[in-house]
Amino acid sequence: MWDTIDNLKKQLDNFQPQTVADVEALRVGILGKKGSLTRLFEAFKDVDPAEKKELGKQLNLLKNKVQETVDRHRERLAATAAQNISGDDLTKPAGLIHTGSRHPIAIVQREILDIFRKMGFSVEEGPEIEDDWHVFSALNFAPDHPARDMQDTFFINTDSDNPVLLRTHTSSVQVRTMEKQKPPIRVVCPGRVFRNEAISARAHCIFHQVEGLYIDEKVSFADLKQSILLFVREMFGASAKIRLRPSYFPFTEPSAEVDVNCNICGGAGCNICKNTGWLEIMGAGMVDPNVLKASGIDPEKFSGFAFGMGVERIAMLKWQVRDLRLYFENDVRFLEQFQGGLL
Ligand code: 2NL
Repeated sequence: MWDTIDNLKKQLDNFQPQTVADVEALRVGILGKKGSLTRLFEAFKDVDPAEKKELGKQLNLLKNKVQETVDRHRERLAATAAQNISGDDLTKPAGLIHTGSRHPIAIVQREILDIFRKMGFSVEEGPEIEDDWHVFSALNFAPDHPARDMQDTFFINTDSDNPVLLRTHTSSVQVRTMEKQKPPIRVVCPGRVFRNEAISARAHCIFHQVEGLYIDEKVSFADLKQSILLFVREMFGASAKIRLRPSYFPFTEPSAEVDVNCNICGGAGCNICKNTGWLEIMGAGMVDPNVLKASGIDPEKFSGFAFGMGVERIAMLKWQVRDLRLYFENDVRFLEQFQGGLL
């Protein structure tokens, strides 16, 4: 019996389990129903009474030692498992993390804003849910202008005489800027706009605009032309040329469409520029005196120019994207192709 006790002590001292299962096997082997220590306790009743006192003490000490050994190894193995569940080599160098990439619309929008920031414009943002005043009336839209039609604009609430609607252009942000700021004003306003249109390769009911506004004393059409030329040269390269065609907007007079020379065919004519050698990139004009007046700016003292461009369109020209819907589908095979930096 004493030999068995000595052997058990040695077994415990040399015990080096690798898993919790090893610990459990040891416990069952010693303390289980047929365990070696359980058998010793059973044999105890037949022991010589003279030996009983010392043997009983040793058996109890041994039982405590088994329990202590089992607990100690269990705790150690649980702590190791928490640190390293997989058992991987934690000293291995980390693999590359796939970070994704910036959306092409975000890349181009930022490029546009950065160019105007360098020219002294500041960036203003405003609400997507607007009212009729800031989207239409303050911008000299006639009461019966077709843009006010349900077919063209998403209305939210038409109960009042100043309906709530989704903005159809970011001009509303410029109106808000004129209402709260005195000239000189130099702002660019980026953002999402909403139009009630059927979705196709060339049109979407949600798209992005950057509009700009410059108001001061003696701002002229020459300032408009030169500012836009500077922008186009930064955006499309130093040799880019522009062409202005007469146009009409309710909020500017005179108004123009701005074209940039087609650098896809170099002016020879291709299907992107429809054989004209020119690509339309924005609309612009001198702010109508009625618009200045509506926002509390004296048109006798101040004048200004404004312009607006579609970010999707500029991005299409930059990367020759054929279908506008690609920008909204979030297919990573498309999105991964654009490099704009993440910071
Ligand atoms: C286009 C044309 C344009 C403006 C936007 C504007 C804003 C104010 C006053 C006057 Cl507050 N004008 N914005 C002016 C001319 C053209 O956008 O084709 N956009 C995509």
